[in-house]
Amino acid sequence: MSNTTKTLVRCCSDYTKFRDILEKSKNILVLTGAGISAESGIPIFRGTGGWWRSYKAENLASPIAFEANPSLVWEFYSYRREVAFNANPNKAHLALAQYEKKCLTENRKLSIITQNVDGLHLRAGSQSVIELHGALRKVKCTKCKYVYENSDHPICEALRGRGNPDSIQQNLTCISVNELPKCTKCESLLRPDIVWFGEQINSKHLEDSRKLVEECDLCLVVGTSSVVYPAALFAPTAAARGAHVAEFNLSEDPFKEDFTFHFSGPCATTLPKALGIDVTE
Ligand code: BV8
Ligand code: ZN
Repeated sequence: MSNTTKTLVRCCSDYTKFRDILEKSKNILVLTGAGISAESGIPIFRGTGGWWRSYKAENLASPIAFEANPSLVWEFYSYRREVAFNANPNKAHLALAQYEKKCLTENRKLSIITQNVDGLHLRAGSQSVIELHGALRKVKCTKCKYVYENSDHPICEALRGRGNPDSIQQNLTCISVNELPKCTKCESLLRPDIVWFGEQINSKHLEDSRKLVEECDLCLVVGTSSVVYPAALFAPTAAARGAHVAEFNLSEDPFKEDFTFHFSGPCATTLPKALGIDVTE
């Protein structure tokens, strides 16, 4: 669709116009960020939600931080694992899973690329999901690189009762490396299987994501501040190809350049309404 036509249909939050385009779309790509899990009780990454004790989450989600203080980083992830494992998918996750099933019966496709590591899309029943930044339920050996799932909480005895965000725990002694989580294969130190800042995205995930961006005729961008790369490039790239882009965000922010729709408000309300899915949680 040429940009002119797109501009003509460009409308703030016209659910009717959106549904008309949605029903005609064959390859729907949904990009999600921390905002889609906010109503499941999982803190978002920036703003007040982005702090843990006196640290910015971003400064703990890095190989440098892990190298310098694996005990502190494991406490941070032990807390986030507990929050994520105890959370439930909300109506936004469930609506996407239900709409994906509807697409499959109509020979259409809905795929999700998520920046989130909480696993809630999979637990909601979505099948086509790329967890671009990894997952809290997965661990990776720092030595033999073995990756496997471990949803135990705590993941090791030394982390029992550790990791809560209140600073009272700030002064506890560091956990020694040999008491931190260890690889079941070679007994070396484990790390969360998460893509940290400054680390490359898994090449297959990146390739598969690029294909979805190239093929989509409609792109939904849900609950992301679009500041982390390369994920932040996906929607603008789809828009530049002429795909319709619909943004679902709390903020009333004006359109991102080239986006066709902007639905402001909590996405557990706006997304099911836009998809025409009446979710029973
Ligand atoms: C890479 C896992 C190549 C961690 C995450 C300098 C050195 C090295 C790299 C860089 C550098 N400068 C820039 C870079 C690239 C860097 C980057 O983009 N940095 C940013 C900060 C500028 N990217 C990388 O490093 C990536 N790798 O580029 O490799 C390379 C390698 C070396 C050197 C150069 C290049 C890897 C990035 C992956 C980082 N890992 N997660 C963990 O989770 O523990 S990213 C992290 O941010 C989370 O995954 C989070 O999901 C993600 C993005 O944030 P959002 O999801 O958007 O969340 P946020 O809180 O920001 O926003 C929430 C939104 O929701 C808001 O808009 C809000 O309004 C809205 N909202 C809230 N509630 C609701 C809602 N909307 C609707 N309804 C609601 N109810
Ligand atoms: Zn190992």
